Amino acid sequence: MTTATTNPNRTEFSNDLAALHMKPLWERVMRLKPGTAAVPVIWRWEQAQPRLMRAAELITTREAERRVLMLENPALKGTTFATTTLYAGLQVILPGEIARTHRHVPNALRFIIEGEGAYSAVEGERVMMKPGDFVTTPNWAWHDHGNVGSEPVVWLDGLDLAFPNLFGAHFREEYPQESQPVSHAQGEAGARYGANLLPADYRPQGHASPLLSYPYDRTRGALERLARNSEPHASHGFKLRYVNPATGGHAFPTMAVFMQWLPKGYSGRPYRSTDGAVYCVVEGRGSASIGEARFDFAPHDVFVVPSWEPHQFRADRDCVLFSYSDRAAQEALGFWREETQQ
Ligand code: GTQ
Repeated sequence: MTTATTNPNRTEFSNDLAALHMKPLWERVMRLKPGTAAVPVIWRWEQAQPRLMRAAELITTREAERRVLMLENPALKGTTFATTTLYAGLQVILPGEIARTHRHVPNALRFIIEGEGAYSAVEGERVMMKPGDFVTTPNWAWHDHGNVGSEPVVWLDGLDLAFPNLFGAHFREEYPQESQPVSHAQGEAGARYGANLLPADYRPQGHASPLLSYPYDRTRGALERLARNSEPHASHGFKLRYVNPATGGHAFPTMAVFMQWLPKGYSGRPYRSTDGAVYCVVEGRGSASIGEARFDFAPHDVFVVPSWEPHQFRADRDCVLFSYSDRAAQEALGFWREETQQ
């Protein structure tokens, strides 16, 4: 390597090239190996929760449009992202508030953390949200949120912002009114797409799942039954993938979304994969060792497992973990890899 830069003719050549915005490949210092600059990080609920309530005192949803505390990876300062490809934010909405209607190219997911009585309206259908529910906002769908209940509601926002940003394809639009008119009955998407049935002549229109809501009671019930009657995976415990019922693929073209159950006493084998992930603890306590970091986790904590970082889980009691990652995009592009360690 040094010979390339200590040879005066080559140095002169490099300087000559630089003026023309060219560079010799043999002088490249950029690392070419798996993994990203993102680091493991945890945002603890006991610290986030009071600050969400403080945000609710300081600014209204009318002023903020979305009252969100973004979870920015400390190694990715200035990006607003939790991993190199994924955004994560905690959103709070108070009784009576509305987060006005807009649409954008990025796909969004909501994972409900605390409180009942809020809805997310997507293309004219109001989806009521309960803790543990996973709710989709497909690319370019009009969406607004409202709280018609009597308590604050908090959820985790996950967006695939880095993808449209990377491609220069990030458009957004404001709707003329604060709330969009209700044009579909509550539960209509569930009836069309969520009963292991599809409309007879249905052809998938978008790339994201048209099933707007994946309620927690069904997800939890499935995992609990599996945990009672079958053997866990060596690294993942019992892990299920949310499916786009119209295609059998991931819930989003970019983001893969999962829920997993770690039975009490479970100790997983170290594992790594090229998808970076954001986790949200739903139930239970345990620990996650991620690279050099070890996090003891509790309900509603959010943590990041960066790409290709070896990680393993331990469960002090039955644990339920929600997660989303960029695995869908990586699979679509043929990049995704995994490795289980002994
Ligand atoms: O609720 O539509 O955290 O557009 C960031 C951007 C939430 C939303 C975020 C958004 C939203």
